[in-house]
Amino acid sequence: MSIDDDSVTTLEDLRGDLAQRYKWTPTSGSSVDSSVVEADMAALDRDGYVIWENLLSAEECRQIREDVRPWLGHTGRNSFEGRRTQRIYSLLSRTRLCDRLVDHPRVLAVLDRILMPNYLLSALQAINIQPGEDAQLAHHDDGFYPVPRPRDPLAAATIWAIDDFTADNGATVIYPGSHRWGKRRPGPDDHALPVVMPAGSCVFFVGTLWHGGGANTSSADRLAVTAQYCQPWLRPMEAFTLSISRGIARMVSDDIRRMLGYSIHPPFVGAVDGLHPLRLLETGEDA
Ligand SMILES: O=C(O)CCC(=O)C(=O)O
Repeated sequence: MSIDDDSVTTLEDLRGDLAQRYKWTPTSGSSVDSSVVEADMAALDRDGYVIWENLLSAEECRQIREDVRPWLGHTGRNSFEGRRTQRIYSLLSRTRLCDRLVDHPRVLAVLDRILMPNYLLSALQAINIQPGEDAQLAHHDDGFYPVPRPRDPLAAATIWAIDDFTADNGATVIYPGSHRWGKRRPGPDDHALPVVMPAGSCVFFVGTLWHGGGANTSSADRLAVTAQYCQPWLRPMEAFTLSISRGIARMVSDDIRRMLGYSIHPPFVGAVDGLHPLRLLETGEDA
């Protein structure tokens, strides 16, 4: 990335978009009516989460189920991943069917307000909780970054119900309002709410909200897809610049491409050999 000398005279100038060839553009979140986004933001501020019902059709859920099933092999390697839970990481390298979930305008509209421009995709997984699974250890997703609470979220997550989420099949359990807590952890007297929602719905929550996968005491699987996002100056959980080929990076939407790391947090974070990472996609090379 080159810097135009004339435009940088103060440290504040270094916070602006200094790229010359690849200027920042608004995300598809800008297409969402601002009154809708304001209502979502009010819910997030109050409760730490918001539920959007039926964003995907039954046919889209069926296709995702069909697409991911062949990779649902082994179960988790520890009780946090879940001994009776199957996870598929790096979904973007396997299917295009989840792209629509990752860059859904409703999701990006709130991310645009919670995180800084050029926020990153931190994880994208399918999570299949099988019958007999115990409740997952409650946690908050940005707790992996060692920054004391209370504080603003450093990350946010979506969990998309591909199967119906019921009170007994492993629906994600959230602690409403816990995004405001300081050091404390959930206890037995705290209100724990299973996110009961029909297939095709999505729960969005901030990275400071305590939650966990629910116990599955039913006789059926519970399939979900989760996309997680983080500030553009943090290290994402999944190293997508290593796991996603340049061929795929060229194929996905502009929003997903920038969330994979083909973007800059000003002035230089994310640069490749001093240049904007999008330059890597200019040639046909896949190295
Ligand atoms: O599958 C779920 O409902 C939640 C999983 C989760 O929070 C996680 O694995 O970090």
